[in-house]
Amino acid sequence: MQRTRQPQNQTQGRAKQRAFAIAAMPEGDDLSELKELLRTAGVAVVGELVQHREQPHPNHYIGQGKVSELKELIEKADANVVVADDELTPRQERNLEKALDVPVLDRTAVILDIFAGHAHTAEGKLQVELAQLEYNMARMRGLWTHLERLGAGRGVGGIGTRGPGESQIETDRRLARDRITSLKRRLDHVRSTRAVQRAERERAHLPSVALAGYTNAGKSTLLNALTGSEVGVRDRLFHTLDPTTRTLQLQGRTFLMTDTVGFIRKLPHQLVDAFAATLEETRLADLVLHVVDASEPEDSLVEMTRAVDDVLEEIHAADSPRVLVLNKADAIDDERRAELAFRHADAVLVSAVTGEGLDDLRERVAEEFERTLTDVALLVPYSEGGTLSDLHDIAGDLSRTDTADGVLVTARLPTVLAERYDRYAVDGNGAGPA
Ligand SMILES: Nc1nc2c(ncn2[C@@H]2O[C@H](COP(=O)(O)OP(=O)(O)OP(=O)(O)O)[C@@H](O)[C@H]2O)c(=O)[nH]1
Ligand SMILES: [Mg+2]
Repeated sequence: MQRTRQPQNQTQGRAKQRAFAIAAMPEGDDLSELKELLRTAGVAVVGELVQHREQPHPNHYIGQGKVSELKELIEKADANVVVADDELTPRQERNLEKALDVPVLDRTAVILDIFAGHAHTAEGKLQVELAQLEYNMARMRGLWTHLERLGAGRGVGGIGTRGPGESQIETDRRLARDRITSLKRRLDHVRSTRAVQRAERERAHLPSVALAGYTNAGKSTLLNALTGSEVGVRDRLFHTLDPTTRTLQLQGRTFLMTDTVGFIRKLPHQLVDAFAATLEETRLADLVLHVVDASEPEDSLVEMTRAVDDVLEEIHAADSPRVLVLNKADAIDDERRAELAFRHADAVLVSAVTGEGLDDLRERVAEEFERTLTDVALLVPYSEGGTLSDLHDIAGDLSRTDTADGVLVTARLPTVLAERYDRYAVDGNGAGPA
């Protein structure tokens, strides 16, 4: 067994990157999420250290005494990178590196790296590159020096090596800033394309449902189960980055259902900014299904739910009608079921895998949508055939009577759309033209 630390030249047969996970937190010692992030990023975790403190130390994140302890532990564990569970200030990062003599990364860098690896579409790549550049700008040398030191620049690959690429290493601040400006411009363009698509959808008057939730909650699996599509599903974090929209038939009406990027605690704000266009899908949905992994213990379930609520608030989606969906019902026992029914009385319990509860969920979606409908009675002149045919498209259960003055239509319309037809409105009792 090898004991010597060789951060420069990694030998074959061992994980190229062997991370030591560290955290400063007021209480608890749960680093499972950071470890899961590292696993997703392809990095082995060889040790962990938690220090209890109210606030991270401004200079070293953990206390000075802990740093020397950590240095020994790192050597014993033969780790070649240290990863902190919070976003480090450039100062904390620099001081830790100096004291520990290994590259130090933070949670944000790991998440950015995962996003970079999972971005497939042009839009996704632009968004991730923007987030990475902004993160690196604050640090100047940023990730790129790490990858050089790890030997990754020589084609080994590894965390912090994906994204803008090596050319960025030499790029000075000004170039980076130019690049940021250009990325933002291109993303604006993407956003306007999206707005056009949305306008088209609106013209088609299709109600939209967005799946939001913590990463790995089962959003994509649920989309597949409900719409019969085949969106990629994997047991790893942030598998889905690009929104995918599918249609769904419910009680004779067509709905659009969109799967979106997952959220996480301490989601890097650079990502929230960069993914604004993508996240807009959630903001503008008629209904948000907040999907939760019910197989998680109650306290982490609550924490995840809160993290999602926070992001929804940040992107101004907090006011949209929302339904809590407890997924993975197949993975919990009766006792937990009872507890969930008690604690989250208004939620729908489903299993995207076995199909349990999906009918209830469909009914609930239709019901929530019903609530947004308003009864209208309209008198549409015969000359306005276009309006009539629009109404036919929007209202599932339209009834019409031909009168001398035009067609008398009674229907249930989404409230926002109903307003558009105000000028045709007849007396609320449907008693006839005013
Ligand atoms: N037991 C069980 N596992 C499920 C269920 N739904 C999803 N999973 C599993 O949970 C993991 C994550 O599922 P995804 O659908 O990819 O989750 P997601 O929310 O789309 O995740 P991201 O796109 O990464 O944010 C996969 O391994 C799924 O097979 C379920 O109802 N029961
Ligand atoms: Mg997904």
